[in-house]
Amino acid sequence: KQLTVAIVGATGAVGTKMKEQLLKRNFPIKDIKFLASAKSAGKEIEFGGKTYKIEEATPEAFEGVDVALFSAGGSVSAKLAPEAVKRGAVVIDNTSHFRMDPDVPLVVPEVNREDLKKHNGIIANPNCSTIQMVVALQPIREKFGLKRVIVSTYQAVSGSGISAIEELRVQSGEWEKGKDVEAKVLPVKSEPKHYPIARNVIPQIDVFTENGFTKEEMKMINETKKIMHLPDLEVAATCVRVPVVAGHSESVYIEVEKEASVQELFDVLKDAPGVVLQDDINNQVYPMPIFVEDEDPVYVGRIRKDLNHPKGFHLWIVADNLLKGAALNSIQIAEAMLEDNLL
Ligand code: 11C
Repeated sequence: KQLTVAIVGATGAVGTKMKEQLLKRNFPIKDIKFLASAKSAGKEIEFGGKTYKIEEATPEAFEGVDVALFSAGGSVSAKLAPEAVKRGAVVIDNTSHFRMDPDVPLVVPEVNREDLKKHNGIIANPNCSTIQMVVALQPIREKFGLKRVIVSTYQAVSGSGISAIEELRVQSGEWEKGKDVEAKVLPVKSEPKHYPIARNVIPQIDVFTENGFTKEEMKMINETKKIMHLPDLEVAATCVRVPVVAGHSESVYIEVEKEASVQELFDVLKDAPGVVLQDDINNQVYPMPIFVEDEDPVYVGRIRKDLNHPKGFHLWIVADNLLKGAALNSIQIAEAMLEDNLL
């Protein structure tokens, strides 16, 4: 079966990777449309050796589209995803807008592929930090149960888009030349204060919520419970931006339900879908973001048993935030739907 695909937001950091993934994975494309705001309409975009004109993302532009991949911000998805569905498209939405809607499956195929069957036109792609964590935790949970998760993240600037990548690059150059660095984008463009990311780490990703956690932290907490179908899971997160271009890293503490050994966790993760175990401390082998860029899997290492809690473990999880964290997971959702005759 060949499909007509639309990408909304194809020139952004995630949209660019969506294009690459469609080609790399030989997604069966009959036709493809690139949709954007009126401002970008008319510009040209390359795909598979051909040049396409970007069209304005109007409701009518979705006529005849089978799958619409959205990555152009929550307000665009809010307005246009229902219009696309009305015209017969299945929407795979990379924004946070519909994620917690009980009517919308929030899917990581390695974890809850079955939820795709309940879709009503829109499927939400989770937050990048959430995706890589649940891919690694699901196989452990299946064997040993899962009671508690405490995560601290070390997130790459690409999670905040092309302007944040550029800011890190410019600031790194300014530092070399001994100039004062100027910050305009991070931690959050719309907030009054901005801080340098070169030579720094920023303990704020997205805006703060009423409980003192940031939105990014609350996404990790709420999305993890929804994807894993564990509403009572105890989860806490601290999300931090670091001067890395690509690849989010996470230090994760978990408590399982049944006693387990480090070797048993190795055994489970070694064969887990989408996971590469990279844990050999005698040879200094552990995952690092610089080596995961443009790689599909979620890498796990530094697995240790907690020194005090008999069912506590520590893990280090790294993945390319724009691939498994965004574009790749979206395309894998489309592939799973195709295989399961849901498209
Ligand atoms: C970041 N995780 O690294 C964010 C980007 O909800 O899809 C993705 C935001 C989202 O800044």
